[in-house]
Amino acid sequence: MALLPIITAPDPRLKQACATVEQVDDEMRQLLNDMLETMYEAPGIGLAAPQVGALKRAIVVDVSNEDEENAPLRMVNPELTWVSDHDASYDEGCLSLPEHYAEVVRPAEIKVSYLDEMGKAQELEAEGLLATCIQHEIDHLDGILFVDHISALKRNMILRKLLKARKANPPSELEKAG
Ligand code: GNR
Ligand code: NI
Repeated sequence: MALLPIITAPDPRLKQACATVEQVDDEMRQLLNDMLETMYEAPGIGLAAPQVGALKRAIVVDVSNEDEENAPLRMVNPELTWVSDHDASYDEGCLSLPEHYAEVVRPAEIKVSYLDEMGKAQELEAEGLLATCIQHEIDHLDGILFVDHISALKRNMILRKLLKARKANPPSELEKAG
């Protein structure tokens, strides 16, 4: 297990579409475990591979409460197979847009197909925070951030502030390498 540096915006790697994973092998299982460790440490409820510089279609999610047992989900090549007509709004945050939050509207319920860590095809129905988080993570795999779902005015305000914070406190060589 290893903690990985999390990339923050603006960074071109967060705007890329990620590659489909051809083989769920030991290297991929290691990446998923390292992503979970990094997510718990942050702490966050989800993490997508591009946030740690791996441009592959893999995400991890755990929306369990602090007083519950961990409920980690490892998803390779996740795809929405169904979304509900009715929407839900959540105050979203992102580890790649630290300290910024905004209300984002998305389908309230989803079905998602994916490969688990053994390469086995799975399907999951989700609602509430889990549905929001999975959609937020799949967006990352297509180079989409939560700010891409809000008004240009709010988006540019957040991105300007992040750029300013970056200039005051540039990323280390380690973070730049991903
Ligand atoms: O930790 C996170 N919290 C969160 C809250 C509301 C909606 C989505 C999220 S995901 C975020 C972690 C992250 O950046 N994942 O990509
Ligand atoms: Ni995010």
